[in-house]
Amino acid sequence: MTIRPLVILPDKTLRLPSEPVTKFDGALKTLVADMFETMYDAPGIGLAAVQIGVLQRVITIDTAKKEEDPKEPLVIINPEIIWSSHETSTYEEGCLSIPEYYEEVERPKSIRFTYQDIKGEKYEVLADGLLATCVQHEIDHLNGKLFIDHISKLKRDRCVKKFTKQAQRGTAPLSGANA
Ligand code: GNR
Ligand code: NI
Repeated sequence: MTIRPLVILPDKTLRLPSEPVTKFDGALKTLVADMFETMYDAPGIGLAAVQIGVLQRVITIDTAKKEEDPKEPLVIINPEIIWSSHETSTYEEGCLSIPEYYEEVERPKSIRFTYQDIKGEKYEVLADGLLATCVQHEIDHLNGKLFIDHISKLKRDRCVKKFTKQAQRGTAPLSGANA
C-alpha cells in the first residue's frame, strides 16, 4: 500500500469527469487500498480517486468520529443519486484538494443512491447526516465539481486566487516546501 500525492487546487485535473469502473480486478483493489492509506494519513473522511490523479468513479469514505473509534471503511464505486430530500442541511466543509480552507455548504439533508462495491455487487442505500454530505461532496469530485462551486463567486474567486499564488510560489500547504 502506498500513500499517493494529493492533487491540489488549481490543478485542472480536478475539473475533469471521471470514467465508470468496468473491471473489478486486482488493480482496482490496489487503487482502493492506496486511497484508504492516503485518506487516513491526511487525515480526511472521504476521498475521490481523482484527488490522487486517477479518473475513475471510485470513492472511499470513513466518517467514524474519533481516532480511537473502530474504523468504518466504505468503498463506493459508480454511485448514482436516485433521490434527494427537499430538506437541506448545512455543514462546514473542507477538501483535501483545497487544504485548510473551510466554508459552510447547504445540500440536501438525505439522499438515496446506488453504487457498486469492490466486487461489482450492486447496492441501494439511504444516507443522511454527515454521510449524505460526504457522499455528495465526493460524487461532485467525480463530475469535476468542488465544494467551492457551492459558495459565493466572491469567496470562490478569492480562494482560487490564493491557491494559484501559493502554487506559483511553490508554498502550497502540505507541499513540504514551506519556508
Ligand atoms: O475530510 C473531509 N472532510 C469533509 C468535511 C465536510 C464535508 C466534506 C468533507 S470531505 C473531506 C475530504 C475530501 O476532500 N474529500 O473529497
Ligand atoms: Ni474533497
